[in-house]
Amino acid sequence: MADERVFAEAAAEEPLSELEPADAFPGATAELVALNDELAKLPTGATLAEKVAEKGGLDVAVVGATGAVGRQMIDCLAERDFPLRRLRVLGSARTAGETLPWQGNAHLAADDLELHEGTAEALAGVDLILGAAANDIAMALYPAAAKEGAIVVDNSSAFRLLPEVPLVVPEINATDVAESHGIIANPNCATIICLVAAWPLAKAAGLRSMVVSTYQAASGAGRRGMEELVAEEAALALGEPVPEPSAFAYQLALNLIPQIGGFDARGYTSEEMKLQNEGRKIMHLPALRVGCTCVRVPVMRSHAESVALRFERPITPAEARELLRGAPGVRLVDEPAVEPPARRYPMPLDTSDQDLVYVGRIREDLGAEDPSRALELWCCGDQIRKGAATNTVQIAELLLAGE
Ligand code: 2RA
Repeated sequence: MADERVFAEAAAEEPLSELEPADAFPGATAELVALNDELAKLPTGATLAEKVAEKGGLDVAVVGATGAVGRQMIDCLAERDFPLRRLRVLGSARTAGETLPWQGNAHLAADDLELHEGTAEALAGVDLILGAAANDIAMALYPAAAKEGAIVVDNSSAFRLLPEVPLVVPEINATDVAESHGIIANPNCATIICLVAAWPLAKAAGLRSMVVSTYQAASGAGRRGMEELVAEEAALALGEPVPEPSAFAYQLALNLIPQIGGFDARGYTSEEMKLQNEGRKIMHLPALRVGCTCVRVPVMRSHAESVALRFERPITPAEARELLRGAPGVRLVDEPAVEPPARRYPMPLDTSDQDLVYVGRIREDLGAEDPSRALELWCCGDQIRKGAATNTVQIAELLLAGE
Protein backbone atom coordinates (compact mmCIF):
# COMPACT_ATOMS: atom_id res chain seq x y z
CA MET A 1 0.00 0.00 0.00
CA ALA A 2 2.69 2.44 1.06
CA ASP A 3 4.92 1.55 -1.89
CA GLU A 4 2.04 1.89 -4.32
CA ARG A 5 1.40 5.38 -3.04
CA VAL A 6 5.03 6.38 -3.50
CA PHE A 7 5.06 5.01 -7.03
CA ALA A 8 1.78 6.66 -7.97
CA GLU A 9 3.03 9.96 -6.58
CA ALA A 10 6.30 9.64 -8.41
CA ALA A 11 4.65 8.79 -11.70
CA ALA A 12 2.45 11.86 -11.47
CA GLU A 13 5.34 14.13 -10.56
CA GLU A 14 8.21 12.77 -12.56
CA PRO A 15 7.74 10.69 -15.69
CA LEU A 16 11.39 10.97 -16.65
CA SER A 17 14.00 8.33 -16.00
CA GLU A 18 17.43 8.11 -17.51
CA LEU A 19 16.84 4.44 -18.21
CA GLU A 20 13.80 4.94 -20.41
CA PRO A 21 14.57 4.86 -24.14
CA ALA A 22 16.04 8.29 -24.81
CA ASP A 23 15.89 9.50 -28.40
CA ALA A 24 17.14 13.00 -27.77
CA PHE A 25 17.42 13.67 -24.05
CA PRO A 26 16.98 11.79 -20.76
CA GLY A 27 13.37 10.74 -20.28
CA ALA A 28 12.38 11.53 -23.87
CA THR A 29 8.98 10.19 -24.85
CA ALA A 30 7.27 10.61 -28.21
CA GLU A 31 5.07 13.31 -26.66
CA LEU A 32 8.02 15.25 -25.26
CA VAL A 33 10.05 14.95 -28.48
CA ALA A 34 7.06 16.29 -30.46
CA LEU A 35 6.61 19.12 -27.97
CA ASN A 36 10.30 19.98 -28.17
CA ASP A 37 10.03 20.13 -31.97
CA GLU A 38 6.99 22.40 -31.71
CA LEU A 39 8.73 24.74 -29.31
CA ALA A 40 11.74 24.92 -31.62
CA LYS A 41 9.52 26.63 -34.19
CA LEU A 42 8.68 29.51 -31.81
CA PRO A 43 10.98 32.55 -31.78
CA THR A 44 13.75 32.96 -29.20
CA GLY A 45 14.98 36.08 -27.44
CA ALA A 46 11.85 36.68 -25.39
CA THR A 47 11.93 39.72 -23.13
CA LEU A 48 9.43 41.30 -20.79
CA ALA A 49 11.14 44.71 -20.83
CA GLU A 50 9.22 45.93 -23.88
CA LYS A 51 5.87 44.89 -22.45
CA VAL A 52 6.57 46.74 -19.21
CA ALA A 53 7.49 49.86 -21.21
CA GLU A 54 4.40 49.51 -23.42
CA LYS A 55 1.80 48.67 -20.78
CA GLY A 56 3.31 50.18 -17.64
CA GLY A 57 3.34 46.75 -15.98
CA LEU A 58 2.72 43.07 -16.64
CA ASP A 59 -0.30 40.79 -16.51
CA VAL A 60 1.03 37.88 -14.45
CA ALA A 61 -0.64 34.59 -13.56
CA VAL A 62 0.45 32.24 -10.79
CA VAL A 63 -0.79 28.71 -11.56
CA GLY A 64 -1.04 26.44 -8.52
CA ALA A 65 -1.40 29.54 -6.37
CA THR A 66 -2.82 27.80 -3.30
CA GLY A 67 0.16 25.49 -2.72
CA ALA A 68 3.20 26.31 -0.61
CA VAL A 69 5.31 27.31 -3.64
CA GLY A 70 2.48 29.26 -5.33
CA ARG A 71 1.83 31.29 -2.19
CA GLN A 72 5.52 31.98 -1.80
CA MET A 73 5.72 33.12 -5.43
CA ILE A 74 2.97 35.65 -4.69
CA ASP A 75 4.90 36.90 -1.65
CA CYS A 76 8.12 37.10 -3.69
CA LEU A 77 6.38 39.23 -6.34
CA ALA A 78 5.39 41.61 -3.55
CA GLU A 79 8.73 41.61 -1.71
CA ARG A 80 10.77 42.09 -4.87
CA ASP A 81 8.51 44.86 -6.22
CA PHE A 82 7.84 43.02 -9.44
CA PRO A 83 6.26 45.38 -12.03
CA LEU A 84 2.69 44.08 -12.01
CA ARG A 85 -0.32 45.55 -13.71
CA ARG A 86 -2.57 42.66 -12.85
CA LEU A 87 -2.09 39.44 -10.87
CA ARG A 88 -4.25 36.41 -11.58
CA VAL A 89 -4.21 33.51 -9.16
CA LEU A 90 -5.26 30.15 -10.53
CA GLY A 91 -5.91 26.89 -8.71
CA SER A 92 -8.15 23.85 -8.89
CA ALA A 93 -11.88 23.97 -9.65
CA ARG A 94 -12.44 23.20 -5.95
CA THR A 95 -10.77 26.44 -4.80
CA ALA A 96 -12.32 28.71 -7.47
CA GLY A 97 -14.11 31.64 -5.84
CA GLU A 98 -11.95 31.59 -2.68
CA THR A 99 -9.49 34.43 -2.15
CA LEU A 100 -5.79 34.77 -1.43
CA PRO A 101 -4.24 37.82 0.22
CA TRP A 102 -2.01 40.11 -1.85
CA GLN A 103 0.11 42.30 0.40
CA GLY A 104 0.69 44.86 -2.35
CA ASN A 105 3.85 46.39 -3.79
CA ALA A 106 4.87 49.68 -5.45
CA HIS A 107 3.06 48.69 -8.66
CA LEU A 108 -0.13 46.96 -7.53
CA ALA A 109 -2.09 47.89 -4.41
CA ALA A 110 -2.90 45.36 -1.66
CA ASP A 111 -6.08 43.40 -2.26
CA ASP A 112 -7.78 40.04 -1.87
CA LEU A 113 -7.27 38.07 -5.07
CA GLU A 114 -10.05 35.81 -6.28
CA LEU A 115 -8.98 32.33 -7.30
CA HIS A 116 -10.01 31.02 -10.71
CA GLU A 117 -9.68 27.53 -12.10
CA GLY A 118 -6.45 27.04 -14.08
CA THR A 119 -7.71 26.83 -17.67
CA ALA A 120 -6.56 28.10 -21.05
CA GLU A 121 -9.29 30.77 -20.92
CA ALA A 122 -8.06 32.04 -17.56
CA LEU A 123 -4.59 32.51 -19.08
CA ALA A 124 -5.76 34.49 -22.12
CA GLY A 125 -3.79 37.71 -22.57
CA VAL A 126 -1.34 36.96 -19.76
CA ASP A 127 2.25 38.20 -20.33
CA LEU A 128 3.97 35.98 -17.78
CA ILE A 129 2.95 32.68 -16.19
CA LEU A 130 4.66 31.46 -13.05
CA GLY A 131 3.92 27.76 -12.77
CA ALA A 132 3.65 25.96 -9.43
CA ALA A 133 1.32 23.17 -10.56
CA ALA A 134 1.85 19.49 -11.33
CA ASN A 135 3.31 18.14 -14.60
CA ASP A 136 -0.04 17.20 -16.15
CA ILE A 137 -1.38 20.74 -15.71
CA ALA A 138 1.87 22.21 -17.01
CA MET A 139 1.70 20.05 -20.14
CA ALA A 140 -1.96 20.86 -20.72
CA LEU A 141 -1.63 24.65 -20.36
CA TYR A 142 1.82 26.08 -20.95
CA PRO A 143 2.82 25.05 -24.49
CA ALA A 144 -0.44 26.53 -25.80
CA ALA A 145 0.10 29.71 -23.75
CA ALA A 146 3.66 30.02 -25.10
CA LYS A 147 2.30 29.75 -28.65
CA GLU A 148 -0.06 32.63 -27.79
CA GLY A 149 2.94 34.77 -26.80
CA ALA A 150 3.07 34.31 -23.02
CA ILE A 151 6.37 33.64 -21.28
CA VAL A 152 6.23 30.74 -18.85
CA VAL A 153 8.61 30.10 -15.96
CA ASP A 154 7.62 26.67 -14.72
CA ASN A 155 8.45 24.90 -11.51
CA SER A 156 7.19 21.43 -12.51
CA SER A 157 9.57 18.83 -13.91
CA ALA A 158 7.61 18.44 -17.16
CA PHE A 159 9.90 20.47 -19.44
CA ARG A 160 13.20 20.56 -17.55
CA LEU A 161 15.23 18.29 -19.82
CA LEU A 162 13.81 19.42 -23.18
CA PRO A 163 16.70 20.81 -25.25
CA GLU A 164 14.58 23.79 -26.36
CA VAL A 165 13.74 24.73 -22.76
CA PRO A 166 16.43 26.51 -20.74
CA LEU A 167 16.81 25.24 -17.18
CA VAL A 168 18.07 28.16 -15.18
CA VAL A 169 19.67 29.05 -11.87
CA PRO A 170 20.37 32.79 -12.29
CA GLU A 171 23.63 32.62 -10.30
CA ILE A 172 24.93 30.01 -12.78
CA ASN A 173 23.48 30.22 -16.28
CA ALA A 174 21.45 33.44 -16.49
CA THR A 175 22.32 33.96 -20.15
CA ASP A 176 20.57 30.70 -21.12
CA VAL A 177 17.21 32.50 -20.86
CA ALA A 178 17.97 34.08 -24.25
CA GLU A 179 17.56 30.62 -25.84
CA SER A 180 14.00 30.22 -24.59
CA HIS A 181 11.10 29.72 -27.00
CA GLY A 182 8.63 30.93 -24.38
CA ILE A 183 9.07 28.27 -21.70
CA ILE A 184 11.86 28.38 -19.12
CA ALA A 185 12.12 25.68 -16.47
CA ASN A 186 12.97 26.10 -12.83
CA PRO A 187 15.16 23.24 -11.57
CA ASN A 188 14.36 20.83 -8.75
CA CYS A 189 14.85 22.30 -5.28
CA ALA A 190 17.65 19.93 -4.23
CA THR A 191 19.48 20.65 -7.50
CA ILE A 192 19.31 24.42 -7.03
CA ILE A 193 20.57 24.34 -3.45
CA CYS A 194 23.46 22.00 -4.27
CA LEU A 195 24.54 23.84 -7.42
CA VAL A 196 24.47 27.36 -5.95
CA ALA A 197 27.05 26.04 -3.47
CA ALA A 198 29.07 23.92 -5.91
CA TRP A 199 29.19 26.21 -8.95
CA PRO A 200 31.76 28.79 -7.75
CA LEU A 201 34.15 25.90 -7.05
CA ALA A 202 33.27 24.07 -10.26
CA LYS A 203 34.03 27.21 -12.25
CA ALA A 204 37.40 27.67 -10.57
CA ALA A 205 38.70 24.10 -10.50
CA GLY A 206 36.67 22.14 -13.09
CA LEU A 207 34.10 19.71 -11.67
CA ARG A 208 34.50 16.01 -12.56
CA SER A 209 31.98 14.35 -10.26
CA MET A 210 29.84 14.81 -7.16
CA VAL A 211 28.54 12.48 -4.48
CA VAL A 212 25.57 13.99 -2.68
CA SER A 213 23.35 12.94 0.22
CA THR A 214 20.29 15.13 0.70
CA TYR A 215 18.30 15.75 3.88
CA GLN A 216 15.05 17.06 2.40
CA ALA A 217 12.42 18.90 4.40
CA ALA A 218 8.71 18.06 4.56
CA SER A 219 7.97 21.20 2.52
CA GLY A 220 9.26 19.37 -0.57
CA ALA A 221 5.92 17.55 -0.56
CA GLY A 222 4.07 20.87 -0.34
CA ARG A 223 1.61 22.10 2.24
CA ARG A 224 0.28 18.59 2.81
CA GLY A 225 3.76 17.41 3.71
CA MET A 226 4.26 20.15 6.28
CA GLU A 227 0.77 19.66 7.75
CA GLU A 228 1.39 15.93 8.06
CA LEU A 229 4.65 16.45 9.96
CA VAL A 230 2.99 18.96 12.33
CA ALA A 231 0.10 16.55 12.98
CA GLU A 232 2.45 13.63 13.66
CA GLU A 233 4.60 15.69 16.05
CA ALA A 234 1.50 16.95 17.87
CA ALA A 235 0.17 13.40 18.27
CA LEU A 236 3.51 12.18 19.60
CA ALA A 237 3.74 15.08 22.07
CA LEU A 238 0.27 14.25 23.41
CA GLY A 239 0.93 10.51 23.52
CA GLU A 240 -1.81 9.90 20.97
CA PRO A 241 -1.70 7.51 18.00
CA VAL A 242 0.13 8.99 15.02
CA PRO A 243 -2.32 9.59 12.13
CA GLU A 244 -2.00 7.34 9.07
CA PRO A 245 0.45 9.08 6.67
CA SER A 246 -0.85 10.27 3.32
CA ALA A 247 1.63 12.86 1.99
CA PHE A 248 4.52 10.49 2.72
CA ALA A 249 4.60 6.70 2.50
CA TYR A 250 5.62 6.31 6.14
CA GLN A 251 5.54 8.31 9.37
CA LEU A 252 8.10 11.13 9.03
CA ALA A 253 8.22 12.38 12.63
CA LEU A 254 11.13 10.71 14.50
CA ASN A 255 12.03 9.00 11.22
CA LEU A 256 14.04 9.27 7.97
CA ILE A 257 12.63 8.03 4.65
CA PRO A 258 15.36 7.15 2.10
CA GLN A 259 13.11 7.44 -0.94
CA ILE A 260 11.87 10.52 -2.84
CA GLY A 261 10.21 9.61 -6.15
CA GLY A 262 10.06 6.21 -7.84
CA PHE A 263 12.96 3.79 -8.36
CA ASP A 264 14.64 3.07 -11.68
CA ALA A 265 16.19 -0.26 -12.71
CA ARG A 266 19.54 0.61 -11.11
CA GLY A 267 17.93 1.44 -7.78
CA TYR A 268 18.16 5.24 -8.07
CA THR A 269 15.07 7.35 -7.38
CA SER A 270 13.80 9.97 -9.82
CA GLU A 271 14.76 12.68 -7.31
CA GLU A 272 18.34 11.35 -7.23
CA MET A 273 18.66 11.30 -11.03
CA LYS A 274 17.49 14.92 -11.21
CA LEU A 275 20.71 16.06 -9.62
CA GLN A 276 22.79 14.49 -12.39
CA ASN A 277 20.51 15.25 -15.35
CA GLU A 278 19.65 18.80 -14.31
CA GLY A 279 23.16 19.52 -13.01
CA ARG A 280 24.67 18.56 -16.38
CA LYS A 281 22.31 20.88 -18.24
CA ILE A 282 22.57 23.89 -15.91
CA MET A 283 26.37 23.84 -15.57
CA HIS A 284 26.91 22.83 -19.23
CA LEU A 285 28.86 19.77 -18.06
CA PRO A 286 27.37 16.93 -20.14
CA ALA A 287 29.79 14.32 -18.79
CA LEU A 288 29.36 15.18 -15.10
CA ARG A 289 28.93 12.06 -12.94
CA VAL A 290 26.71 12.32 -9.87
CA GLY A 291 26.01 9.70 -7.21
CA CYS A 292 23.17 10.70 -4.96
CA THR A 293 20.98 9.49 -2.08
CA CYS A 294 17.88 11.56 -1.32
CA VAL A 295 16.34 11.30 2.14
CA ARG A 296 13.19 12.90 3.56
CA VAL A 297 13.85 14.20 7.08
CA PRO A 298 11.52 15.58 9.78
CA VAL A 299 12.50 19.21 9.13
CA MET A 300 9.90 21.77 8.08
CA ARG A 301 11.19 23.76 5.09
CA SER A 302 14.96 23.91 4.50
CA HIS A 303 16.81 21.19 2.60
CA ALA A 304 20.36 20.30 3.70
CA GLU A 305 22.93 18.45 1.59
CA SER A 306 26.26 16.76 2.16
CA VAL A 307 28.27 17.24 -1.04
CA ALA A 308 31.58 15.62 -2.07
CA LEU A 309 33.18 17.26 -5.10
CA ARG A 310 36.00 15.89 -7.29
CA PHE A 311 37.88 18.46 -9.39
CA GLU A 312 40.17 18.56 -12.43
CA ARG A 313 42.67 20.79 -10.62
CA PRO A 314 43.85 21.04 -7.01
CA ILE A 315 41.83 23.33 -4.74
CA THR A 316 42.30 23.87 -1.00
CA PRO A 317 39.56 24.42 1.59
CA ALA A 318 40.97 27.94 2.13
CA GLU A 319 40.62 28.77 -1.58
CA ALA A 320 37.13 27.31 -1.60
CA ARG A 321 36.13 29.51 1.36
CA GLU A 322 37.46 32.59 -0.42
CA LEU A 323 35.55 31.73 -3.59
CA LEU A 324 32.33 31.10 -1.69
CA ARG A 325 32.66 34.21 0.49
CA GLY A 326 32.02 36.43 -2.55
CA ALA A 327 29.76 34.12 -4.52
CA PRO A 328 26.27 35.26 -5.56
CA GLY A 329 23.44 33.64 -3.64
CA VAL A 330 25.81 32.14 -1.05
CA ARG A 331 26.48 32.87 2.62
CA LEU A 332 29.65 31.28 3.93
CA VAL A 333 28.97 29.94 7.43
CA ASP A 334 32.05 27.92 8.26
CA GLU A 335 33.48 28.44 11.72
CA PRO A 336 33.71 24.94 13.17
CA ALA A 337 36.88 25.47 15.22
CA VAL A 338 35.54 27.95 17.78
CA GLU A 339 33.64 27.02 20.94
CA PRO A 340 29.82 27.08 21.00
CA PRO A 341 27.79 29.26 20.80
CA ALA A 342 30.15 31.07 18.34
CA ARG A 343 30.74 27.80 16.46
CA ARG A 344 28.82 28.08 13.21
CA TYR A 345 27.77 25.85 10.35
CA PRO A 346 24.63 25.83 8.19
CA MET A 347 21.48 24.45 9.80
CA PRO A 348 17.91 24.30 8.46
CA LEU A 349 16.44 26.42 11.24
CA ASP A 350 18.82 29.26 10.34
CA THR A 351 18.30 29.05 6.59
CA SER A 352 14.49 28.94 6.57
CA ASP A 353 12.47 31.87 5.22
CA GLN A 354 15.41 33.62 3.53
CA ASP A 355 16.93 33.37 0.06
CA LEU A 356 20.62 32.49 0.45
CA VAL A 357 22.24 29.05 0.37
CA TYR A 358 24.45 28.68 3.44
CA VAL A 359 27.68 26.72 2.92
CA GLY A 360 30.07 25.36 5.53
CA ARG A 361 31.99 22.30 6.84
CA ILE A 362 34.41 22.77 3.93
CA ARG A 363 37.28 20.31 4.11
CA GLU A 364 39.51 18.00 2.06
CA ASP A 365 37.74 14.80 1.05
CA LEU A 366 39.91 12.13 2.64
CA GLY A 367 37.93 9.43 0.84
CA ALA A 368 39.17 10.61 -2.57
CA GLU A 369 42.18 9.07 -4.32
CA ASP A 370 43.69 12.56 -4.52
CA PRO A 371 42.35 14.64 -1.60
CA SER A 372 44.08 17.76 -3.00
CA ARG A 373 41.48 17.71 -5.80
CA ALA A 374 38.49 16.82 -3.68
CA LEU A 375 36.38 18.71 -1.15
CA GLU A 376 33.51 17.92 1.17
CA LEU A 377 30.97 20.58 2.10
CA TRP A 378 27.57 20.94 3.72
CA CYS A 379 24.91 23.33 2.45
CA CYS A 380 21.39 24.35 3.47
CA GLY A 381 18.75 26.46 1.75
CA ASP A 382 15.06 27.21 2.00
CA GLN A 383 13.35 24.75 -0.31
CA ILE A 384 10.24 26.86 -0.87
CA ARG A 385 12.15 30.10 -1.48
CA LYS A 386 15.48 29.62 -3.27
CA GLY A 387 14.61 26.00 -4.09
CA ALA A 388 11.46 27.09 -5.92
CA ALA A 389 9.62 30.42 -5.69
CA THR A 390 12.50 32.89 -5.41
CA ASN A 391 14.47 31.20 -8.19
CA THR A 392 11.38 31.36 -10.43
CA VAL A 393 10.86 35.08 -9.81
CA GLN A 394 14.61 35.71 -10.27
CA ILE A 395 14.35 34.08 -13.72
CA ALA A 396 11.44 36.40 -14.58
CA GLU A 397 13.57 39.35 -13.44
CA LEU A 398 16.27 38.35 -15.96
CA LEU A 399 13.66 38.83 -18.68
CA LEU A 400 12.76 42.28 -17.32
CA ALA A 401 16.35 43.30 -17.76
CA GLY A 402 16.23 41.89 -21.28
CA GLU A 403 19.25 39.65 -20.53
C1 2RA B 1 11.01 17.30 -2.81
N1 2RA B 1 12.00 17.64 -4.95
O1 2RA B 1 11.74 17.79 -1.94
C2 2RA B 1 10.86 17.83 -4.18
C3 2RA B 1 10.37 19.24 -4.22
N2 2RA B 1 10.57 19.84 -5.50
O2 2RA B 1 10.31 16.31 -2.64
